[in-house]
Amino acid sequence: MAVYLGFDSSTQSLTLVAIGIYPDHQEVLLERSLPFDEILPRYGTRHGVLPAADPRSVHAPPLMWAEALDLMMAEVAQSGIARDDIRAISGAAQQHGSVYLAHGAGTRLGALKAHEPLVAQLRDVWARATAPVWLDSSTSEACTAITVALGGAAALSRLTGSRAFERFTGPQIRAFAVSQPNAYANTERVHLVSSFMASLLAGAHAPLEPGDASGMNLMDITTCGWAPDALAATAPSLAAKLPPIVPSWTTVGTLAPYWCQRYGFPPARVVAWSGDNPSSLVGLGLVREGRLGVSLGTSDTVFGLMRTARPEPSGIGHVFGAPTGGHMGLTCFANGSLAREHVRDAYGLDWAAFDDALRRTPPGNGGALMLPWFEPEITPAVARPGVRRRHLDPSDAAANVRAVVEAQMMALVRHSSWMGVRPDTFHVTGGAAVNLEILKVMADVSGAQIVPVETRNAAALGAALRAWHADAAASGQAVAWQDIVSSFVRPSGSGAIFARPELRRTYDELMRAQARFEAASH
Ligand code: ADP
Ligand code: XUL
Repeated sequence: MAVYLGFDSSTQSLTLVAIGIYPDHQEVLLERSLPFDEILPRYGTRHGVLPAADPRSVHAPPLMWAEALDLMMAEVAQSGIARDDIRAISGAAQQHGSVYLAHGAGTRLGALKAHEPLVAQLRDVWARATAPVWLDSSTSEACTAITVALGGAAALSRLTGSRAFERFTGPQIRAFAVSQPNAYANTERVHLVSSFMASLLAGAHAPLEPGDASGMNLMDITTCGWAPDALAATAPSLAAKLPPIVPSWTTVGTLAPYWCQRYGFPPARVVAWSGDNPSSLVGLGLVREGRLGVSLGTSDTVFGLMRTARPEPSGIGHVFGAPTGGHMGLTCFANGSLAREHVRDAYGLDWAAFDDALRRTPPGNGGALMLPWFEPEITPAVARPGVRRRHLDPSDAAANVRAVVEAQMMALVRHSSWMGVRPDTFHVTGGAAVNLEILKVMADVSGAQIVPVETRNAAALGAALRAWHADAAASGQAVAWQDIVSSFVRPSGSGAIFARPELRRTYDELMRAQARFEAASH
């Protein structure tokens, strides 16, 4: 009997999934989410990030993530789970965000006292009090400088798997080093959110793994080691400040005495944390090429396994490391759930009325189009936000509801075609995956079969499965990935949703119109 814990430190919440592996069956033992705004209001976040005068600058307090981890570990300790059976812990985190720890932080992490809460002991470990997160789009100058130094966008994409993106960690580090050179010089370690959280659990600076490290514009996507030219183009002495990159299934330490003495946990393995999207690859069962995953969370992302790295020529997509080995392709849209909520709230609707509007309006929306760029958009790159409409009456609530959902689903299909796989199935997760009306539009637009997966928490489940896989391999009883995922990844009760072939022409035409409208609008 073994218990594995998987965390997801995402934009808006910290989630935990605990799984139990018994001789005759496997089951989810606990699934719990702590939304930051509600549980920890004293940090003043909205949707998990700090309000700022400049909409391009989006930060969050890493101390809040640490406090949420402490609260969650306390809940696990009191949950009735057999603590002594916990064998390994891993996690996933929002990608790209960077945490800057000051000189001496490693020593502090190694000396956490069990009788004092974690946050009280982290007060002075920061070289920068806040962490820029993936929603930040303030680093265009740094992107240009890095791109030029590395011989252009295509060369950077071939080297690191992506052209320079404002939210990627390399440009973020460069912008910090240029604007606050003293604070940068005082930085002992630049962590990603994932390695920061793993460091708290292990009580020592934790390494990175290729799934999350590939979201930095700093890792050589072929060798999965740091790319010296990219480091040199980013900031001085960066090699000494970055964690090492280890294979995704590496045990990076054991649970620190803080957790064992304070909450009665055993010294379980801490397995390298990954990014939320790479972790969802596992949590959605995408362990073979050809099946795509879609996460409808704060951002909308579409991704799938890629046996070999095929970087995307026009610069829209990313090639990341896959935590199962090999690579994955991913396209990210910043205007995901929050754009849908914008439209819902602008017309005073709730989700039921939103769904009703989708049911009442015709597929194709009579040719009406919206580009739902409420916030700066990543795909395509739109720096100055603003919603664009064509043949769409802004006062028609129902048509605007259909327009936002069709716009997002068409963009998802068009901007994932570069991965070179013709998907016949999408496995869907994230907060909006419960919405059948949205999934029906996804089916009709894509022509694919849509499978909402049972877990709402694919990234956290993926982390728990990765902990199981790593522990089994390290104990000499390796379990194949397919066997790991097939015990937990199941379609939800509503089952698969199929496309209506008679709508193919409507959406093919509308997608062409969207491509033209998009090209003319950014
Ligand atoms: P993240 O993990 O990125 O913080 P989640 O995957 O938890 O986000 O998704 C949260 C989002 O789910 C909310 O912002 C909300 O818009 C969306 N959501 C929740 N319920 C529904 C619903 N019934 N229909 C559409 N969207 C929903
Ligand atoms: C991916 C990305 C987002 C975050 C959200 O490139 O920026 O999906 O990982 O947590």
